[in-house]
Amino acid sequence: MEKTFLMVKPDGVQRGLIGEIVKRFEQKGFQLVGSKLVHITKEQAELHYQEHKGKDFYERLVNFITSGPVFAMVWQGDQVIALSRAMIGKTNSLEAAPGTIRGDYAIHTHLNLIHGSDSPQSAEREIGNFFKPDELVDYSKVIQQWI
Ligand code: 3AN
Repeated sequence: MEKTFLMVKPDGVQRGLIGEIVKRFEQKGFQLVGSKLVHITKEQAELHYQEHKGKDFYERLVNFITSGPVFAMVWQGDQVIALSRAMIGKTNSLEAAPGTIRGDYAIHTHLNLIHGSDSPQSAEREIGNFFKPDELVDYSKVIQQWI
């Protein structure tokens, strides 16, 4: 089962949008397999945004993501990486379509509420950066006779 790393950024946490964001992925049909509210370290932030090192917005990005708690999550489901990116919307706030999370709730590109992995490789790296294996649920070992 494909897994992805999603993270409500400090702006989303402080605006009280965790529930709204989680609701969208649950209603889509994806399964939450791990989550935590955490104030991430500078080292974790630098590893997370390593591909942006050297860009003019890099320092602002690291400062922002470490400025307050984030809600880190691992979700699973068919094509969850591509579909969750579509639900999140484009990075540039002017291009994020209404109906997407950023299109509905974000105004600025640098305060865009949520991160989602963009490939299986980054999903694996990002999940490993934020979660230990025993922090993730294995639903194949859970009796689900009530749903
Ligand atoms: P996404 O989060 O849509 O995958 P990335 O991975 O290209 O976008 O960029 C990571 C984060 O860096 C974005 N979520 C945004 O906060 C910030 N960012 C990207 N491009 C810019 C930009 N041109 N100006 C300011 N911030 C940016």
